[in-house]
Amino acid sequence: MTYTLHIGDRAYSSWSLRGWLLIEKFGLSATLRMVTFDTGDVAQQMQVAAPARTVPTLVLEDGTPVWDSLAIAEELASRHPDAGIWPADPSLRAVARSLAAEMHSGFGALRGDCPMNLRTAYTDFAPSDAVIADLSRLEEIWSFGLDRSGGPWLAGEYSAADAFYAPVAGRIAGYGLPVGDAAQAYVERHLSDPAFRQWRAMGLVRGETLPWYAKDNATGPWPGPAPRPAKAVTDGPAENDACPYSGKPVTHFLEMDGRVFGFCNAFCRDKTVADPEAWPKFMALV
Ligand SMILES: N[C@@H](CCC(=O)N[C@@H](CS)C(=O)NCC(=O)O)C(=O)O
Repeated sequence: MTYTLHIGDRAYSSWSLRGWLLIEKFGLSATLRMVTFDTGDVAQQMQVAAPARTVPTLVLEDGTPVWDSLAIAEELASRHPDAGIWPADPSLRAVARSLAAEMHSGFGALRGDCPMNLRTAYTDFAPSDAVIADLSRLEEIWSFGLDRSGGPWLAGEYSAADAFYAPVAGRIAGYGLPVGDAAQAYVERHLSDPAFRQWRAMGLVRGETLPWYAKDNATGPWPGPAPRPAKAVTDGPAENDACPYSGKPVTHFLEMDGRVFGFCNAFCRDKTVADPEAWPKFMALV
């Protein structure tokens, strides 16, 4: 299958994160195309996949656009029934579908007051009563899924339901929102998930920092796993001749623990610098 997935700025596009996880977590692949949020004309940039006007949009091999995250989940699940996008167990599948659907249509206060911003963690954000009510509902339905399935994800194994709540975990982390132990553990599971870490690492190094997402609050370190220190360096030689991602000759370099490794372009180097341990192919070199 040859898919094209249109996504927005990774640091801010919560729906795009869902669409990308639906590919990435289930062994599927897609060519990525990015729209940028800094010019504010997403609909215009998406005219290539009209009538789509938002991201994520998945374009099928025959050119058909699928322009909504829930539709993408359903279409991929129909096309790849063994990929595990929905649980195989009928009652867990029903729970997973309910959870994803409620995320898709609900939690307006949380989404409005706390837009996803994976570049920033606030330390003194005071949630409104409406956000607190959304958190309480989240805890109720997360507990239902976790208890019913036995975890570790909402319906047992990672499913589309978890892809839909990954950006919510990012919001709870980034705004320091108060939740109980079980919900906090679920949030931390997302923050530690390699795919989530990879998305965030890419979001840190590509795209502009958009001022309209900034809040007038104190900031602190990101509450996920601390990245292993690494830095970009201008010169090799590197220990490796071939880029760990593409296999092409290395041209860009990173230093970690006094060792130098090479990559075939600046983006692959920089996303690795942002969080080296998120990238199994790089860590295999180390
Ligand atoms: N219901 C849609 C929502 C998609 C959506 O609103 N995406 C945002 C980015 S996170 C977007 O494209 N915004 C640009 C705009 O509305 O012009 C879905 O589930 O995919």
